[in-house]
This record gives sequence, C-alpha cells and structure tokens, in this order.
Amino acid sequence: MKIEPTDALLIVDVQNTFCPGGTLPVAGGDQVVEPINRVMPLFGDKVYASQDWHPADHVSFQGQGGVWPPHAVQGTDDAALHPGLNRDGIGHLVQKGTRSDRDAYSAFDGTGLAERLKADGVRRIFVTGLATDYCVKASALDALQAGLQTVVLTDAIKAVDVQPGDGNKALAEMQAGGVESATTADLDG
Ligand code: VGL
Ligand code: ZN
Repeated sequence: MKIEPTDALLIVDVQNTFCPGGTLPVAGGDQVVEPINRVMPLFGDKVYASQDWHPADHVSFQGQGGVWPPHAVQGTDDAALHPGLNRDGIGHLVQKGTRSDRDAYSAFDGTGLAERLKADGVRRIFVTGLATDYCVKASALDALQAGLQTVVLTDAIKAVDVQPGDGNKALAEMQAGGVESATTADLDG
C-alpha cells in the first residue's frame, strides 16, 4: 500500500495511563509504540494524535457515577504521551474528554479534528493506538462519518478486553461499518 500526500496517520491515546503501570492499563499497550514510530515518517506532516484529558472530577470515573477508575487526569504524568512515542513526528495533537460532565471516546468528539483534516486535504486515514474496543473504534467510525477512507492498522492497536473477545468484536464492528484493515508491514512510501 503506497502512502500518498493525502494520507494521514491517527494515533489514538498512546498515553501512560493505558500502558502497563498506568491507571487504566491495557495488556501490552506499550507494544503499539514501535510499529507507530516505524510508520510515522511515511506520513510527513500529516501525523495526528489524540490524548484522553480528563478533569479530576470527570463523569466517567468511579465515584462520579462512571465505570472507569480515575485515569488520564489533565497535567499528570499518567496522562502524558508514552515516553517512547516519537513526539517530534506528531504534527497536530488534540485533547478530548476535557469537560467534567461529558465523556468523549472519539478523537473527533469536540476537537475540531474533522475540520482540520479537511483543511489539510486528507482523504484517507490510518488509525492506530489505544484502546481497540473504545477510543480506536469510536475514532475509526467517526473518521468514516467525516467522509474519510479509513484503515485500521491491526498490529498497532490493543484492546482493553473487559470481556475476553471485546477487541475482536470491535474490529468486526469497524469492518461492518466500512473500515478497512491492514498491518504496518503493508505500508510503503
Ligand atoms: C479510553 C476508556 C476510558 C480509550 C478512554 O482511550 O480507549 N478507554 N477512556
Ligand atoms: Zn477516558
């Protein structure tokens, strides 16, 4: 698969919080860093990333009526991007879930990302990151809604798997919606 100037890479929530040692760890979450860093240079300045970025009293937290342990609290090391991720390769970073009273799984939710991609002339987007069954799925489906051809890179995502199989189910839902899949080894400049 040849990467063209109208292609973009989206890196969803590759943060300490979702990696081993974080507050909402995904098993093997840090394993997405290597494939993401490897393909980043193919996309030039069209590398976009999202960060889950919650206030301390966020509605998704247990104790505020939510289902998740407190995670990705704004400004903490837990909310920082994984230190192994090549930050210099990221052209545009958005933060989501920033309001106390509202959750946002999708990188497109309240971030202006769709408008930005359109302004940058992006037509096809390759989705990577964490977690397959939540924010990756929501972001990929929103990318389709935004009119983009959408490809999920299956070796550069990991699932929370609250129930075993959730990640595979999420992949099936994405594919049923029209999301394509490939691996990072399929990409070339
Ligand atoms: C996420 C659960 C809660 C994610 C974010 O990035 O997939 N999952 N907040
Ligand atoms: Zn969250």
